[in-house]
Amino acid sequence: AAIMRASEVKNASFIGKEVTIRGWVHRLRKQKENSFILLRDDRGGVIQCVLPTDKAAGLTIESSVQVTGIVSQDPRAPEGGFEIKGKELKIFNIAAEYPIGEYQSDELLLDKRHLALRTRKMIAMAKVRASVLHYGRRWFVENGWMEVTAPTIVKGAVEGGSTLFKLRYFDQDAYLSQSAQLYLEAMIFSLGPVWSLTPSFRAEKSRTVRHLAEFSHLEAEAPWVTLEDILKVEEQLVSYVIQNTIKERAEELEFLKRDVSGLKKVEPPFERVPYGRAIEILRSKGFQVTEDDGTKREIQFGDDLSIDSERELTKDADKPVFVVGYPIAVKPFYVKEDPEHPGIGLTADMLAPRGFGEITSGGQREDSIDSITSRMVKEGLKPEAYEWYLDLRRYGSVPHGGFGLGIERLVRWITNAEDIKDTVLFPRTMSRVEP
Ligand code: ATP
Ligand code: AMO
Repeated sequence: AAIMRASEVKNASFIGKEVTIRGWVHRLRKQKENSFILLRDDRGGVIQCVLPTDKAAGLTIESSVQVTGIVSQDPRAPEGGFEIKGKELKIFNIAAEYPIGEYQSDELLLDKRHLALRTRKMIAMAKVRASVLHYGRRWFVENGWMEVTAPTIVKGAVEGGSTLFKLRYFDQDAYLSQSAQLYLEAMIFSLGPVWSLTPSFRAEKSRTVRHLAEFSHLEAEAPWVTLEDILKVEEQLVSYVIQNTIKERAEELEFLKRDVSGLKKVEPPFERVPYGRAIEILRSKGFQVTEDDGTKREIQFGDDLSIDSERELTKDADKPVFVVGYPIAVKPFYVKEDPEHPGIGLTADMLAPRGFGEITSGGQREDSIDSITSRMVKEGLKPEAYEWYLDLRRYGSVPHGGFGLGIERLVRWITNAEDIKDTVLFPRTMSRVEP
């Protein structure tokens, strides 16, 4: 007979029928006569199987088994009130004593992440993440953007030198890519609007709940677009991903205790708050910044926005907010200066509601070669290292723009995860490259 899955069997039409299901012993309760196994199938679904204890005697948590039996309904059965009255038990492997128990420290769960993937929380997280990736891709495909990939071993910094991972590349130095942006910029001249989903690497030296050393970066670039065109793409993309994901993963989000009523409101347009206005709002609330030497002072025009200030700006919001027009001094060399407002960049960050912080960054790119080279020098970068990139400004430069979205940041917001490490199967942080 065909092997069934828990979600198929938990259906009134199967009551009284014989089914076969296989998977792993997720939970186990042995009584004198009967043993109650919560079986987890290979899609993460669970169903209770009841077996005579003499048959189930050798079973342990995470043993792999196949059970054949009759489906019945019993209100006492966990996870939906269906169970299988087992007649036959086939054992594939009796698991050794399982290192993960019911209550475990976060640290142990990270050390044993290869096993922790079997917990219901990680299964739910992985499914939400899969939907975010799927609908992210699908939005671009349906809207006529072309998928590309860029190299992840590169010669130059995009997002500043301090977070570069250096590596030995045959007989020269190279780096792990921080962003595909510069390569996507090269592609728009012949391929039009392009997008990529590739890992980006940042040697983030701080431990925060928002930073990974390796993250999944959804990036896009298009010719002949304005900042406003880019913001429209971002708000449509994010709304589409969220609405489809909360529909497809309603069960998983409920398991994660995520109240999705706020997420349901995420539809374009998102509010655009000029950077100067954001600073005024923060000043009116007496917001302070801490200098490098530890002294505090009132926030002022020209300061970058910290996570605390981002939280303050979005604490009552249900929808994300764009902060538009940061000073170019706090943004990388490629950000185009607003010709009407010197010193201000045609750039915006999307801040997720309720303090989840920045999830995208993007805008128009500087198209003048002179401005780019002088800004590179100010940033301490060597223009010689960017010769190929500067060629893009020499040969047929056009107004263009794009953005980058951190998949894990978006998943963290959608799932209300405390820590970004929860949103990725094998997280890479300053203190963790294993498993
Ligand atoms: P659920 O949501 O069904 O409680 P979970 O996947 O969140 O399951 P936990 O209950 O947090 O899992 O337990 C973590 C791990 O402990 C599971 O992978 C499971 O294999 C194991 N476990 C569950 N029950 C027992 C038990 N009675 N004795 C030993 N280990 C158990
Ligand atoms: P930025 O550096 O802001 O911009 O990165 C874009 C987005 O990537 C995500 N992100 C991260 N996620 C997890 N861990 C990290 N360490 C991390 N760093 C960044 C965030 C962020 O908004 N090339 C530009 C974007 C552009 O203008 O196109 C860039 O990379 O969600």
